[in-house]
Amino acid sequence: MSAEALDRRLMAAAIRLAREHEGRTGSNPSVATLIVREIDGSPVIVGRGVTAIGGRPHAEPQALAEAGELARGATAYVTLEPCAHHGRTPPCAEALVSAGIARVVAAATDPDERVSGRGYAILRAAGIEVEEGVLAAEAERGLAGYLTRRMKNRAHVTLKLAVSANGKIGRRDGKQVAITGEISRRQVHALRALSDVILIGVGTAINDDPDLTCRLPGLEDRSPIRLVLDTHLRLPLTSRLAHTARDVPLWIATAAQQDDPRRAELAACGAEFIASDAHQDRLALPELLEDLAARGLSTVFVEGGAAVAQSFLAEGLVDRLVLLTGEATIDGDAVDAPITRQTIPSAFRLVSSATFGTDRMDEYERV
Ligand code: AOF
Ligand code: ZN
Repeated sequence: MSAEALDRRLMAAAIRLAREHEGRTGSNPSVATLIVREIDGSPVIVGRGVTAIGGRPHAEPQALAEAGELARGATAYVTLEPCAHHGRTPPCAEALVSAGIARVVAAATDPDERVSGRGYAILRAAGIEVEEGVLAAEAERGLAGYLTRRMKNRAHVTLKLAVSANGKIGRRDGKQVAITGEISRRQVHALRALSDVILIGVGTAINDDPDLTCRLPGLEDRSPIRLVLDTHLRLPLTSRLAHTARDVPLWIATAAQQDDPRRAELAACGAEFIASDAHQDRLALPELLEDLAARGLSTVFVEGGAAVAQSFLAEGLVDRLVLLTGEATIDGDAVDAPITRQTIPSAFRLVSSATFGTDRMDEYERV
């Protein structure tokens, strides 16, 4: 195997390791480090680290601790530029230098202004050979929430749509219809667990009365914040969302006044509020996403309904699209999907496809 192919292979392994803590490192990105050295003529991974749950310690010191003396003269594979700042932990770039690392292979550059380019500079100044940008696009996919929050000052948006075989997302009378099956349902729950926030419109909250929790065995405690767009505070106190607000956070983005009596009632259930501006009864989405980012929340999973999906799409705020297509048709008075597999806007590029029973899931990201 060529040296470049080996670098890519080890970086791919580091990116897989980084995914282990995706969604669990708070406002910090989940980053991984592998320390690799040649032993008896073959490359051997002698240390591995992934950003700890909660965000600290960072990946590098953990990998270096595992490698111990074997780190001297070794290569470090890092999915993100090592940090250069004295934050709550000492700079990882300096830790790599002190450990005697000879070469660093990095994927994504850190846009954090305390780091950006400085991490690499510290390494190079110490005589370490640095290779940047190896599998950068792949690493950036896993870091997308963090990168969007840092570079655009807003949360990253994934829009999930479940579409029937005839391009519908539901019935106009609001009666629930199954579009996708059990395996897809579980996949969606797994995606929820990776997000910081699940978002729906109040119409969907009233109509479907969902829990919006992650109910996969073993992942019950991984339910993100549930956020309802509710301009006039129409969410019923009897809804499941309100009932469970003490167990799983329920946030309501609203334009309702501070003294609106519904506010006190929902607050008594445990709901919290994000004050938002409304234009023609629609909440201002860009500002809301900025507000979430300012609170350290990086990823939003948008689950419905049609009007909310349409608004995010129309405002160019969808970064990633998860499209589930079922084999059933919805006949009669049905709601058209804003997007189907046949009408993907050219701004999106297919990145993966999978089959779940009779459903398929296609994932697109904005180019
Ligand atoms: C690394 N390795 O594993 C991660 C990094 O608040 P602090 O001090 O923990 O710093 C947070 C910043 O650290 C974050 O914005 C990003 O720049 C970097 N994350 N860096 O060297 C890691 N998770
Ligand atoms: Zn660090």
